[in-house]
Amino acid sequence: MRKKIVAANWKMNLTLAQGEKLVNELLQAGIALDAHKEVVIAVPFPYLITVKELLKGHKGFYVAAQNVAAEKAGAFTGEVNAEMLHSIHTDYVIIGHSERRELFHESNATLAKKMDLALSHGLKPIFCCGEPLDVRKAETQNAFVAKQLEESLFHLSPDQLKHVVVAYEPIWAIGTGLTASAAQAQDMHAFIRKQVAGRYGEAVANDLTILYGGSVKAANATEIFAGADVDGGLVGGASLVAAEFAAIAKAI
Ligand code: G2H
Repeated sequence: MRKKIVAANWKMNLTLAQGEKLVNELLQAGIALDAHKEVVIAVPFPYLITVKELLKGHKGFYVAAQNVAAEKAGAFTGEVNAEMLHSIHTDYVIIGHSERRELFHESNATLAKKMDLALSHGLKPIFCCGEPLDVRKAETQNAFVAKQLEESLFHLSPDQLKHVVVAYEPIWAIGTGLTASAAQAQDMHAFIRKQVAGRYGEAVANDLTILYGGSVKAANATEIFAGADVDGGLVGGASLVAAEFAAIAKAI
């Protein structure tokens, strides 16, 4: 049985006090989790230790970083490496979010290095992929996403891939209020799983958790999560309000 996950991506929002309040509200929101159903909260670096501490003893809640350095260690001012994240007990790390790809020019090759470093330090990557609007309009989104998987993911061993979560985030649906239709999401998720099956076999592909991201909210979560290959969501804007995010988490 593959794992279902609803992940919050706070991006560069909230003060520490606001974040603590939000986490405490979520912990009291009656979200039922178990070994196959998790909530992951991706917070800014300075909040990782505090949030991890708040989540202690709460089964099924995990903390994530939103980024990790592509270098092991050394003179890289302002960067945070995988070893550091592991040393403060970070569980997951988002790698390849479209905002990192677009605004910080992270290439597929750079992301492949980040994947290697995260995995070798015991972090579980949430690897983001997804196409921009012009690619969707040209109906070449499958080839676009296949290339992202090929160049950043498919060098991993089957054993490594078991620790990876994939998030499909069509760039045209991020923070825009536009959402991929449930059918568009399901189609791409099925395509991703098929690509993974082609490279790693059916068993590995069937175990892979694939999240949808892009303007997920309480009002559309149930419909989107109904897709057979949709195993949860990566939620940005709607993760900043406890009641809204809790409703999404309850929809998986
Ligand atoms: C996509 C998503 C979370 P939002 O970036 O990663 O954000 O839900 O605000 O579109």
